[in-house]
Amino acid sequence: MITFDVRQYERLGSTNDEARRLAREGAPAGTAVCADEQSSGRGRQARQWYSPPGNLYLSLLLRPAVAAARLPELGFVTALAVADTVDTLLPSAVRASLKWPNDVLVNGAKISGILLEQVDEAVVIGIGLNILHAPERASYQVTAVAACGGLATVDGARTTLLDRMARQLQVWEEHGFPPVRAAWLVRAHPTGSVLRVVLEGRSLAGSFAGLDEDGALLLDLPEGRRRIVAGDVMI
Ligand code: BT5
Repeated sequence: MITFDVRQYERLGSTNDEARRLAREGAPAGTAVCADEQSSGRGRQARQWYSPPGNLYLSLLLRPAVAAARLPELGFVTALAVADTVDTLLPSAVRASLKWPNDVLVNGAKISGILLEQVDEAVVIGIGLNILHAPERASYQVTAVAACGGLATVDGARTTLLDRMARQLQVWEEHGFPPVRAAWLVRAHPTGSVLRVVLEGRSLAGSFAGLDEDGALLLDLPEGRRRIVAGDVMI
């Protein structure tokens, strides 16, 4: 199982940027960059990630020996590890669920975001997990562990997450994507849920028809089934 070597910072612009810099310098797989707060935390497509002190901001450097086309699978691996972690932090009646491609939700509200970036032959996986604070305004419902009745410290959450991540990575390395895809589907919106997907500014509404073998979203539209590889999903 992989072990992580954590570099802890008080404040960074973005833990992903620091991990990318280390990747280019040749840092080994398992290098982990963690910051108490970020001044320019990033989401996908240059969106901002609200990053005050009190939440977890972590970026993991991996050097997986797989074709580049398989790297998006790591977003699903990570989402499962985050969901497992959130479950340990929340009251037992509450369980984390997943929204394509790799958002982690509690009671329908986003508690974590994952940003996967390729740097040469390495991958940086950025994870933001709200422990104490969620942004006041976002384009959808947001939450934090504390707001869901959970109890956690940032350090405790990080330790649990690194452990769950190592376990999920081991499953993926040994058995490939099928068990990851199956576990993801168990926690996701049920087949047939109506999803609205925003793609390049256009919005499509359809019913969720599962994940393709590579993790692409399958959406049934009036004109037939469509495979979606990038986009934002609203349930
Ligand atoms: C994501 O983007 O969900 C990926 C976020 C990854 C953040 C981590 S933190 C550690 C590492 N270092 C970085 O610089 N980034 C990574 P996306 O799907 O584009 O969602 C972004 C949207 O989520 C924003 O436009 C807001 O609407 C909302 N948002 C921003 N901050 C949030 C927060 N703390 N909690 C929940 N939602 C948030």
